[in-house]
Amino acid sequence: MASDRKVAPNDLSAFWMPFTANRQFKKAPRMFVAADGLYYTTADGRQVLDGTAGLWCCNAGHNRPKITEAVRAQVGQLDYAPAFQMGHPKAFELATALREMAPAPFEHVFFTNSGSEAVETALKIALAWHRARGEGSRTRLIGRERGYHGVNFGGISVGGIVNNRRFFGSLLTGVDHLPHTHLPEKNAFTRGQPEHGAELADALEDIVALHGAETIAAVIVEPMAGSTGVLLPPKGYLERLREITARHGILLIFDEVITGFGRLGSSFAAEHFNVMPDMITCAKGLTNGVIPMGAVLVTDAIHDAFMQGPEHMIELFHGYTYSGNPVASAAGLATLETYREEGLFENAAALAPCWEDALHALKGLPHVIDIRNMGLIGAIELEPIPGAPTKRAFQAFLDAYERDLLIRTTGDIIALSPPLMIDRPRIEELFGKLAEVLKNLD
Ligand code: PXG
Repeated sequence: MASDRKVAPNDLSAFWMPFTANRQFKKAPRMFVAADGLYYTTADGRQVLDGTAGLWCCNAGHNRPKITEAVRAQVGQLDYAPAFQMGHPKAFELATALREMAPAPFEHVFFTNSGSEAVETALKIALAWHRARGEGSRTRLIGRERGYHGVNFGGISVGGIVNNRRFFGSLLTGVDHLPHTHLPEKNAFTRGQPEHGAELADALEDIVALHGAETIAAVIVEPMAGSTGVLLPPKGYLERLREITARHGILLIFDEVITGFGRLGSSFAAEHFNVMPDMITCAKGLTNGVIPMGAVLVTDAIHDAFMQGPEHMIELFHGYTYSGNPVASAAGLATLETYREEGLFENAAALAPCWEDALHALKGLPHVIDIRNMGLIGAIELEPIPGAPTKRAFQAFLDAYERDLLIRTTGDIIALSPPLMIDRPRIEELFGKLAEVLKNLD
């Protein structure tokens, strides 16, 4: 019986933490107990500047009144409604609001509860779409090296992060990968999109030649690869990918879980780069991270292919208990309103040059071998300690936390993505603290 157990207050052993060095953490826990605006409050009462918008998700900052109120009100009015064969107004309203915010071709929205589920959903829609149109031989899925598409089996199969794949068996069959676009020897310290590497998209022609276009369903890429350490698309690369996929009847999916909702200064990267895929996956900033939610945006051409056969029949055998959950939908609606009312995407675009200058001013500090940026995203690549990859960046993360700054690291790369409500003084505060960290790093 659970009640027979000794209950120790603040026992950290039960919670197996995700993507965390559990033993290290539990020896010296880093706990947040509150958050407001651009700052977290730690358990020992310090104010920590949020340089990462949580995990790239709190784009409007923390404790935003409209969102908090909407969630409170929704729980009290309609806490849950069955997601299958029943509806409630907020999910429809949110889908419509998303359609209004997204670039023109995206007319329909399928709701999920995370970015990982949005990816699985998009991959399944791609397969089922080809089949619905009589091209059932198109079963292959193409991802990219260093790509991150969440942690479920489809996502890690098309993904290209080695440690996310190697421990988990043989994954999906029929998957191939494009090369990544990181060319530090040619593009190091580029501001914004790099000049070199558009031709890497031509590798898709080789993949098509190898397997046959008639076997390939979709290509999925992050328009800007976030998790792997901020890899920007070389100039012309996305355009080429779009041209090749369209010519071979292959669907193109942009995974915009990070780039969606203003990160680059536009609603979505598709708009920012003016390259329209066939589907967009999103999550994170959709609800400001307050309630879990993801979505897949699709065109009429995708959606309408399913709307045939007897009307009493389910058209797509897919969905989640919490697809379009009322409380998540209310959070999403209030979040999109907050973005619009406060002009947060415009703020991100207006601050991007100041952000870029402050970030690139770190060039020349010890161990810094590359700096990359776009919108309100930045990455600083550090030279790894010989024989101990990731250790130097992890130390930077710990040191930054001691100096009241939250950063993210992946490998030996520091990634920055503050809430879009940041201003110039806080940008100076962030980079001032980070410069101190870098100057004192072994
Ligand atoms: N696609 C992309 C492009 C992502 O960045 C996911 C899918 C999965 O989303 P969920 O909601 O299932 O986690 C992501 C998530 C980091 C970091 O620090 C990035 C993510 C998650 C946590 C940390 O880089 N990306």
